[in-house]
Amino acid sequence: MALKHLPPTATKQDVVAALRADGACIVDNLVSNEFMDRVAEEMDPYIDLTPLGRDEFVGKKTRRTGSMIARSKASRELVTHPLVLGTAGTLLEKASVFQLHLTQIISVFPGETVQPIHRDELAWDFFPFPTDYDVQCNTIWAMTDFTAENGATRVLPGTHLLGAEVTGAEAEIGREIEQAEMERGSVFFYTGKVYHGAGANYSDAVRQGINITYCVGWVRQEENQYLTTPIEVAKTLDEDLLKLMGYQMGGVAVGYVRDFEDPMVIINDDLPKKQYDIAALAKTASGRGDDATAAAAEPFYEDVLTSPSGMAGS
Ligand SMILES: O=C(O)CCC(=O)C(=O)O
Ligand SMILES: [Fe+2]
Repeated sequence: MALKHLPPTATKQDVVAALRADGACIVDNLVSNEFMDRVAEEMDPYIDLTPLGRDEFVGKKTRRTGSMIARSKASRELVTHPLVLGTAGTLLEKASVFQLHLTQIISVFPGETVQPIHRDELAWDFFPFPTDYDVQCNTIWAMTDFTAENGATRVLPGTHLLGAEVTGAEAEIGREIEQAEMERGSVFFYTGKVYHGAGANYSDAVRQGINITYCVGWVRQEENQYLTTPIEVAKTLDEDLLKLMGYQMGGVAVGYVRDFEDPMVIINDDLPKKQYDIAALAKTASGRGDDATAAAAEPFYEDVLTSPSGMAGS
């Protein structure tokens, strides 16, 4: 089963069809070299200061540099890329809301060995989510070219249907490992269920990928977006990006603040005190899909609350 390459003109339906069939695919040349230069320029100082990984899973010759929303304005354009959001919204349409899960530049240095084959869903304590319920939609943007020699992601297309009971080693039996070879500016899409892992770097240059992943709104995020992005920075961000980061209800009844209020009141003091209408939000769960864009459940509010401003300790 060959890993499918789609052109930059691919639609979200094309990408989702490939993800449902194989668990992974590549969209070639979706952003320019100049764009990747901007991300690199903003993130390089942080990458230089990032320690190497402590074990073979995260990689002893690998640096993982996160907090991209706060550290790199250019990265926000990747996080909110319309093809990616359209794809995530459609793949994760069984949930009423999806959100950002993590942002991380993965720099695999020369001499790094292969990462163990795994499913990214393992983050949630290895919980065996049903095979027909996608919890996660992932991207790795090539910040350098990805080649078989420099550690392009290894992937086992089709293994998203195997389920959590199978180990990475078992998933390999009878299958050929493929590598997500792609040019700088291309993006590798994969679901949380497909077996994969970073490749070994036999070259003499670093391999860099920007891992930006999304998950349904009712699970905990891998990278804590609220604490990672300082509130002063959050207050400068667009509302759509904030919602994606989790400043919205994450499902029928998760994520409110204080008295059933919209989390956005924490960002914008001027918002009137509004209460979520949970019953109305629940109804949106079945209606999502084609027009799912910025992870946004339609906000349904009722103006009902009045309470003293300020809190104990403030
Ligand atoms: O860097 C890569 O190619 C993949 C990394 C990965 O799969 C992970 O860290 O979960
Ligand atoms: Fe992974």
